[in-house]
Amino acid sequence: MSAPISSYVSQERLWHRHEQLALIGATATGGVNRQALSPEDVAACLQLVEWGQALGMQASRDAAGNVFLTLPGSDADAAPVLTGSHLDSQPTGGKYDGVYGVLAALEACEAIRAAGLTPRRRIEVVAWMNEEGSRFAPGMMGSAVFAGVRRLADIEAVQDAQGVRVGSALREAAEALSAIPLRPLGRDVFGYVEAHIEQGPLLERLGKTIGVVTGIQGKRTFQVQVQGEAAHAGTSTRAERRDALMAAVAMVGALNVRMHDELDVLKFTIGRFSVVPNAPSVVPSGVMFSIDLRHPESAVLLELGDAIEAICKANAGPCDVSVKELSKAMSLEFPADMRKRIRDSSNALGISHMDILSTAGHDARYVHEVCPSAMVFIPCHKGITHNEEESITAQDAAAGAKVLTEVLVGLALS
Ligand code: HGY
Ligand code: MN
Ligand code: MN
Repeated sequence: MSAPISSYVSQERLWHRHEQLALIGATATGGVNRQALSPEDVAACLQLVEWGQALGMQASRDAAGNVFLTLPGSDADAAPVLTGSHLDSQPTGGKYDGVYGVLAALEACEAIRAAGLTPRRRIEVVAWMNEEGSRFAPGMMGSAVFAGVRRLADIEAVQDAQGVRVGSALREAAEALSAIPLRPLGRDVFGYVEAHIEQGPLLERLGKTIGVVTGIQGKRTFQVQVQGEAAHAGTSTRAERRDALMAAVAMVGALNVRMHDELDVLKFTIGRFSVVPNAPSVVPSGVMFSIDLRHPESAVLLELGDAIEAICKANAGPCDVSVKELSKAMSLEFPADMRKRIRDSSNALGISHMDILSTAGHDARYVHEVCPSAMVFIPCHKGITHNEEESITAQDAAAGAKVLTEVLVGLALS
């Protein structure tokens, strides 16, 4: 019996590529800052394309800034198998969030090519644009436009903190990527498999190598704008002030009480909080803060998310407040047959696995809208992530790539 295709996965090559990508946007303290459509993000895409083209893969990109590498199949009319993740990072991101899924997908194609296999279906490796949503909120813009969940025109209007629109950042990135042919938005896809680090402690704690992801918990994000009036810190009386900061703090306090969950299942995060004019002797005229709300039960997410605006208005005092919902995605479950493929491949390779819910968001959320999708997790040390200390092992990285390879081959031969 011939060796499994996954036996051609090279742990050394996979690990070396992680180390090389980690140099692009490297921070002084061991992490990466490769925010969406930044020169660092584009450089990482170009490095991916160079590796793929050396393997004989065809590069392409779409108007949403997604970058693709295609390993040809024997039946050009057959819908492709899609795999990948994202290369953009949080400002103080780790080296593996997103990157692992892209490089494991590329490694699977390396193994398929080394084994001399031409699958029936072409396999497409994708690096999704702006999964993280830190520079431009909300995240997962590239996969949402690909899946038709969001319109390109809508995401192009989104601005970063410097007032740069996604549209102009896309045009700038397109210039740097101009040698790569443009392809139409969206595509008929046979199936999608995304490998990713767990971003939680369970696999490591329970001694399992592979997470068979059952689904992704629901997530709603909001932007709260509080409008007051600038005044002199020494002359304006409290009675006459319209202090946006004090109103925002009252809102945050009230929200924190309402979102408190003794079971610690609900995730309520205010990650961004900006004050205008942010000057020590000026009563703040404006505050903007973000809300990231997540829960596995859609009913809870709906009830609590719908309560936010009333809580903010009830604590606005003399200020005005507006609450804008940026994204709303309910919990999802991946198809059982796709999860079975991951379980069967893990068993065939003698690699331990367990079912696991993803409490982090991923591009698979939107691709799930257009084709049968699945995710393969590998352990992430102590679950440390969205943190420069994020770490994985080369052995787990290779094991996950082997399972991914077998799942992709199974889909591409079907
Ligand atoms: O926020 C998330 O869940 C993803 O890691 N960007
Ligand atoms: Mn990610
Ligand atoms: Mn992330």
